[in-house]
Amino acid sequence: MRSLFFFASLLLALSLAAQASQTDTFGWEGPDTVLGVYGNGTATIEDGSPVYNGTQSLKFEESPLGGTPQAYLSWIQDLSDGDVVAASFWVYDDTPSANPSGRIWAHWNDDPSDPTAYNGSAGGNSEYSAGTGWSLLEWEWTVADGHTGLMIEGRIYSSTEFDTVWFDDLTVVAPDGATIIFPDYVVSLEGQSWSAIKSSF
Ligand SMILES: [Ca+2]
Ligand SMILES: [Ca+2]
Repeated sequence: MRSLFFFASLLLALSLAAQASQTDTFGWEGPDTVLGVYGNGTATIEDGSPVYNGTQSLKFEESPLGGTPQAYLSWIQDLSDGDVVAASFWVYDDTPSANPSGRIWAHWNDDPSDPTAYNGSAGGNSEYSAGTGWSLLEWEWTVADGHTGLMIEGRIYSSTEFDTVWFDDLTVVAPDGATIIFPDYVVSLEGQSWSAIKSSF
């Protein structure tokens, strides 16, 4: 009886350990914008932007028109197969069923020393922002094939140069052992943020 109880307790403990997760949020309330940009996007913090929460949001503008610009919003590192990562953010889009619109997507980046490294698409939510003001986009990824890093992308789909969407209130849920990196992440004793390091590339 006692050994059965012990075994059941052990199973519960293991299951809790496997499920234990951390939740972290980022609302663009400081000077930091993104971890990087792919394509023709420009990410800024700008007065007069629509804001979902707090006093600031991230403005993401496409110029010149072309491709699908991606704002790198969060990098989750120290992952292993079977880990589940969930992310969500709010998108401001006032053009229903028409561009510009936003999407949540992600790619694998397994090189912790290089925010621009790319190890394949991780997929995402094929839905676009609703176009009725602020709408929430979310998705969940399960780590496989030995990947160790996941970069969350905020995407813009545009029809006209200078098309813009805004992002706010990013939430990431990842296993306890993972590292969640946001644009204000400080990587060294020099106190540089990823955006500062990126701008020195
Ligand atoms: Ca905010
Ligand atoms: Ca739209």
